[in-house]
Amino acid sequence: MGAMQIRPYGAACGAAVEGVQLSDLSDDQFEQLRGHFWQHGLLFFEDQELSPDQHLAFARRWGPVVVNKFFPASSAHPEIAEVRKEKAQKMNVGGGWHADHSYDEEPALGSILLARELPESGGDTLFANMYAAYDALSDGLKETLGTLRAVHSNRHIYGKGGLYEKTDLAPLLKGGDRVGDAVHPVVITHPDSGRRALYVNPGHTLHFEGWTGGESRPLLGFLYEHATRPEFTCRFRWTPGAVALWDNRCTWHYAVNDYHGERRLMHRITLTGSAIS
Ligand SMILES: O=C(O)CCC(=O)C(=O)O
Ligand SMILES: [Fe+2]
Repeated sequence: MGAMQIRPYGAACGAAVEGVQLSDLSDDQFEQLRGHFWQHGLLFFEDQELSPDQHLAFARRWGPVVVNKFFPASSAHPEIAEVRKEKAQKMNVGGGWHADHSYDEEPALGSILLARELPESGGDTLFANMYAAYDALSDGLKETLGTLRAVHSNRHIYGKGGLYEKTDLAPLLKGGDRVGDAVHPVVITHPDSGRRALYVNPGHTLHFEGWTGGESRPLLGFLYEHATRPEFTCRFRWTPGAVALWDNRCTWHYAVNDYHGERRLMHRITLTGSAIS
């Protein structure tokens, strides 16, 4: 195998890694990959031949794996969640901008998503870079945001009366009684890169701590519009065997739901994170 190559994917969003099989990385290559991951927060790999066991073995090199409370697990491997949309299904998982697990006290580090079955076309995933979004704010707003914390939740999505309850995704999900909230700073210092990132997201952030929802909405709305400007985003077109590895502390993602009538099946392993500040 030749040397690992890396090239930016979007100008300020993600990087594509070539010349590696994730099932077969030396310790040196893994260390190199870690460096790239902390730098970009989002890596893409094509043509990976990963069995479920190899997918898990790669995940465990990063640390412990989290079992998602809400997604169904693949039957043979409880640590692998199935992100699935059936032909007849209308609602997909993750069809809006969000960062996974920001509603946890210790949000997941990230995920390793692997394409198993894809529609003929469509089913892309969009990503946005929250380092770039933060860096582009004015010093004045950075200073104000640095004093704020925000409440994150999953109740309005997975809980009773939540987004998914009345949709055809409901029968595939579980854990509706395990919902909860967490409070995090609006700007975090990434534990591994040491860089500042914007840490609110449209999927899970309810309001600023001590502010009402109505008071929070205009500023959150501004931040969401700002953070999803095209220059901070990229769009990944999946091919069979492709893998996306993302860091939830500095990226958002959005699964585009434009392939009705076709099946899409992804295998996802979620990596354990730590408290953020
Ligand atoms: O299916 C996708 O592209 C991503 C879905 C999602 O939001 C996730 O797996 O966290
Ligand atoms: Fe997600």
